[in-house]
Amino acid sequence: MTELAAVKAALKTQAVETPSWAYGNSGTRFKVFAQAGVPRSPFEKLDDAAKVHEFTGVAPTVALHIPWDRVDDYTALAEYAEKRGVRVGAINSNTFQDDDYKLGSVCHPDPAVRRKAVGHLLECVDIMDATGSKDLKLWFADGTNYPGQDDLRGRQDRLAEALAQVYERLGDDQRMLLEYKFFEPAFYATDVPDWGTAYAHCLKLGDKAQVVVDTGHHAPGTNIEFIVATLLREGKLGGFDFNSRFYADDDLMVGAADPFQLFRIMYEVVRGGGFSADVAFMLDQCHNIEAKIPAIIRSVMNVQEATAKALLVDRDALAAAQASGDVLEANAVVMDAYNTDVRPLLREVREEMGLDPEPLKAYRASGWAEKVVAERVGGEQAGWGA
Ligand code: PSV
Ligand code: MN
Repeated sequence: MTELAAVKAALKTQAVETPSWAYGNSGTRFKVFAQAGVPRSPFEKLDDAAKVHEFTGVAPTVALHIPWDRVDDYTALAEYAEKRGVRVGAINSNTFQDDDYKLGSVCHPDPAVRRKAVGHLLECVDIMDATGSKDLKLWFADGTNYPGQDDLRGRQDRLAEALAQVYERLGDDQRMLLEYKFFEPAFYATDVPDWGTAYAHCLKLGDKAQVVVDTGHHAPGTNIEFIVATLLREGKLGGFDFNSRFYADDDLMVGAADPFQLFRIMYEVVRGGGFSADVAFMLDQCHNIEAKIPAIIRSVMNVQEATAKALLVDRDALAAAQASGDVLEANAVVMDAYNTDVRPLLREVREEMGLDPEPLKAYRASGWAEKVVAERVGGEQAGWGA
């Protein structure tokens, strides 16, 4: 295979998972601006996700968030997805929206609240069994706002105990993906604040526990690609929650704020063998003011563009420059790849996949947006909490 053919082949097999919640209404704590045509059920979210896959060809799975996507029959939901050409991806737990969780969930000082939280996580594994999902994605809003509020170390013990209970329940081909975030909603101490804490818990749990890197969950200036390289090196990178940020956890479209960072991250994925490892490329975004489906298509394309550039890095030339200590040449090799316009290459890839080379234009011409605005009248639109 020529080098270009290998790049194209990798781009064709890349899979970007879209989040069910990105298809629903969302907003800030100030205001949620509802949009016409937004799904009213998990089934309609899957209809929209199927459109993203239809036009991009690389978004075959959809992450669910429980209880936002709670249905009576998960097997039926999974069958519905398959009929539309997509599959259920990661099951995301939610232990942050009940009154009981004011002081935390799995780290709460009260054992009864911890039992309730673990019960929810086990329910998520049941949903994985019913839908064929392989990944349980855990993010905990647990933490404290004031020094002395609770015992930092004791909370780690409670976390470890809860994780171990859930880990035990996982099937052989199921994984636990643990996500970290340095602040929010807790402002003094977060119980899983960084990759080191997530890594330490995952290491103790075993091979089926891996870390998720949400690109919006770091302090400004953090070298995320170093974290990616390190986790891959240790076999502990489970996946990404891609999004972009200017300030904090902004959840904007991936590649919008800092495409160069996304490229650097994807380069470390390529360099570290992340394509052959089971790294899940998930989006975790909210489209508060822009049209949702086109924004998700754009996001998938942004990931593809960063990936294509990462694949184009001339690794032999880079290795030679690095070995000879040629700082400027090494940097130039990387920048050459980054500065390549990969859009023609991606158009070719899409044509070879039998797709329209311009996914956004094709989506707009399909009339789907007008159709759902006309049809999805009445009922309650999906949003956080629904
Ligand atoms: C938390 O900020 C987070 O990144 C977690 O992944 C949650 O599941 C998700 O956002 C909710 O949108
Ligand atoms: Mn996330």
